[in-house]
Amino acid sequence: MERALLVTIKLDSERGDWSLEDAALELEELTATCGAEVVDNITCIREKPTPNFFIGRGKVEEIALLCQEMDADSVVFSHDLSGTQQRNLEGVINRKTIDRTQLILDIFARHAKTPEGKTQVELAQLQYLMPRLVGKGIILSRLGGGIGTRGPGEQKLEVDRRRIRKKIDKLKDDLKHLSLHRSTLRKKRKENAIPAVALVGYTNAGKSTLLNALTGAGQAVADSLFTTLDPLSKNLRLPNGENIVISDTVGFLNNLPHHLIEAFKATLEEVVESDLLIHVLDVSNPLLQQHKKAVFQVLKELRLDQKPLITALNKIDLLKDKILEEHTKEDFANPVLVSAKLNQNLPSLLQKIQQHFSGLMLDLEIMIRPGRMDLVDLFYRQGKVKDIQYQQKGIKIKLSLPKILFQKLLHSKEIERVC
Ligand SMILES: Nc1nc2c(ncn2[C@@H]2O[C@H](COP(=O)(O)OP(=O)(O)OP(=O)(O)O)[C@@H](O)[C@H]2O)c(=O)[nH]1
Ligand SMILES: [Mg+2]
Repeated sequence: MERALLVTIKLDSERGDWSLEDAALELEELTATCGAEVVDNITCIREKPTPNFFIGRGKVEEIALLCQEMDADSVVFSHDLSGTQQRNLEGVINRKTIDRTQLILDIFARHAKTPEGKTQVELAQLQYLMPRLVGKGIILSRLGGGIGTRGPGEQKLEVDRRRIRKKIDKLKDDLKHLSLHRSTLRKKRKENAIPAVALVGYTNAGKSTLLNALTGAGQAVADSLFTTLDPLSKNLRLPNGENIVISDTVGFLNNLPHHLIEAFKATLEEVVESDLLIHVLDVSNPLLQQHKKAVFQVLKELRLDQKPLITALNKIDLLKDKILEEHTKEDFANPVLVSAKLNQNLPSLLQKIQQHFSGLMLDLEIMIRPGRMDLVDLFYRQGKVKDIQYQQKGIKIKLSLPKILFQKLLHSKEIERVC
């Protein structure tokens, strides 16, 4: 097993909710998810990073010594390093030195299963690499690609840059094609006015467990970060018989690098296109409030912070203090306490989802042309038919129907409103 020495840094500008200890713990979790053993975690507070090593030269030498003592194979930094910093650090420490983004990319690469997921990871990797293509260096030689140990000259560098830019364009193009299939499915759902719900939340909050509990999806679940990378959509029948589609997707993380969000936009399309979000939160996690903030930060970046939202406060089975439950609830929008693992209180969650969509249903009496059994069939599937009379001039139906479906049918003159 690879032995990693971690370096968690806090800069003066980062006076957020995350303490140095929280950040250190998170870096340990990420490293463990990568399958490496944490031999030590050095913390350090700095006013600002230095251009050469990010941290002070003295600290770098201290780390180099520690690496020898602890027989570490690699060093992981909590902050993104520039190409120069990384190269300089490797020069002194004499160990592979990586940063948090590389760690996340590594986890993503391990967990990507579908061609789409793999393409997204490759795109993110190249986008990470692009601004780091500077001068001679370790980074480029890591790429393979026939570059000697001394690193490329400027001309070679330009060729590599162009090559990578081209590859990035190609991957973006591939992604467009790959997401076409899902967008066709979504279009179909939209035509049939099937409401779409997306599970969002911090990684490891229990999104996939909840999807499984609600739909029996069989989505992989694990106590590690970023288990789910590729989106999965499943049908779900609400207590009133209405069908909706519910999707699980990649989890969020504090300070998720912007280009990662960019690269994973295709995966997040299900979230973007959904009608309602279910924010799954792990209430047993002491960083609950920080997780909530981090999720809203990503939603904001995706311009989704105004979408209707239900908060599923998950893992209540791990809460010992029942009073805490009630208190905790107040801080969250539209909350419902559940345990996805133990199937606790899921009917309340379903009720909440149903409530949301029933507000979007209309009670109507309509007339359709005789013989349009396809529409009758659609109404039974998508609405609630209360009365149906087959008359000579047409079929008269009393029903409640999703507002969007009604408007669409009215617009295309498929139906006529009686009252
Ligand atoms: N005790 C308890 N554990 C839960 C509950 N829900 C999920 N878990 C556990 O939490 C861990 C993470 O669950 P997942 O469903 O994989 O979480 P996720 O949000 O899909 O995580 P990623 O896909 O990695 O972002 C697993 O070990 C689950 O068994 C719950 O209600 N109670
Ligand atoms: Mg998951």
